[in-house]
Amino acid sequence: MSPDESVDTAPDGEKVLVIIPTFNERENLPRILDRLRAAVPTAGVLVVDDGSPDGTGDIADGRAAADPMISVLHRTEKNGLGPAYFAGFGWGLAHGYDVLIEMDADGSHAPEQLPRLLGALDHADLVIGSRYVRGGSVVNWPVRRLVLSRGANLYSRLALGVGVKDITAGYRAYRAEVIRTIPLNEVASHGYVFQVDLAWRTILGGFRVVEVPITFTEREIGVSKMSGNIVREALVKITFWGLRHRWHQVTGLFTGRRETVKS
Ligand SMILES: Nc1nc2c(ncn2[C@@H]2O[C@H](COP(=O)(O)OP(=O)(O)O)[C@@H](O)[C@H]2O)c(=O)[nH]1
Ligand SMILES: [Mg+2]
Repeated sequence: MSPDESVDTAPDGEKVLVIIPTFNERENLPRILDRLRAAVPTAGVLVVDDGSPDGTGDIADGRAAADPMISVLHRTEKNGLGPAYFAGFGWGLAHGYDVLIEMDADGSHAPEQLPRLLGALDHADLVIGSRYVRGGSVVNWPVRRLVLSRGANLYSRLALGVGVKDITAGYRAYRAEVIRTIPLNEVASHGYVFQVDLAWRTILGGFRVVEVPITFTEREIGVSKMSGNIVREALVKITFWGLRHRWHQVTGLFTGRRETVKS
């Protein structure tokens, strides 16, 4: 056990909310909730379900009725991962949480590694659970998915000129202050690229971003919602942000003005 593993709340006993977005995860949800409640019993949990046709929302309601630490946000239609998380963040801020965690429902993000992310918050505003720093790994991904993820990260690093190794990662801990500075209703990223979008805004906002190693394990049950549209949206947006960033770097040399983010 590393020293980080012994910390089971964020620094100074801050209130932690784990946000779990779900779309058709009826078999996975009970499993992840059991693991999470055992691993970090002090954290609140918010399931954000986009009206899953398989009844995931009802299962979430059942769990919430039996456990005061669990809440559910029902949204009427599948509208992408970004908007689901933004709704969850809004709920977390409104309920006074200090730390907002992103965690997939399918078991890819081990709740047992959450203490490691929380521990790093004592010197960071955003902690990224990273597959691509020393000690991080991916288990059971097909080669094409690994190539896509590695490629997206390399492209983002080059386009945006940032040092983050896993900027597309979805296992994260945000300090509430960071999320409060981001106008979520203006963020136009729908698919998984919202992860890059928020990390980029966090970096430009001058916050501290730290990566800690995680083991990402591909789901054993259910299907991935990753799609060609999600990849295309990411490519277009990252290219646009990269070009705009370079443009600001050049013009900033003459005007001295700092870059800000608009979606
Ligand atoms: N609420 C909601 N959750 C989603 C949506 N798309 C994906 N998810 C959830 O986001 C998490 C990651 O999705 P997944 O399909 O496993 O993506 P992958 O791990 O990149 O293959 C899972 O918990 C999904 O149920 C969506 O449109 N709405
Ligand atoms: Mg997954």
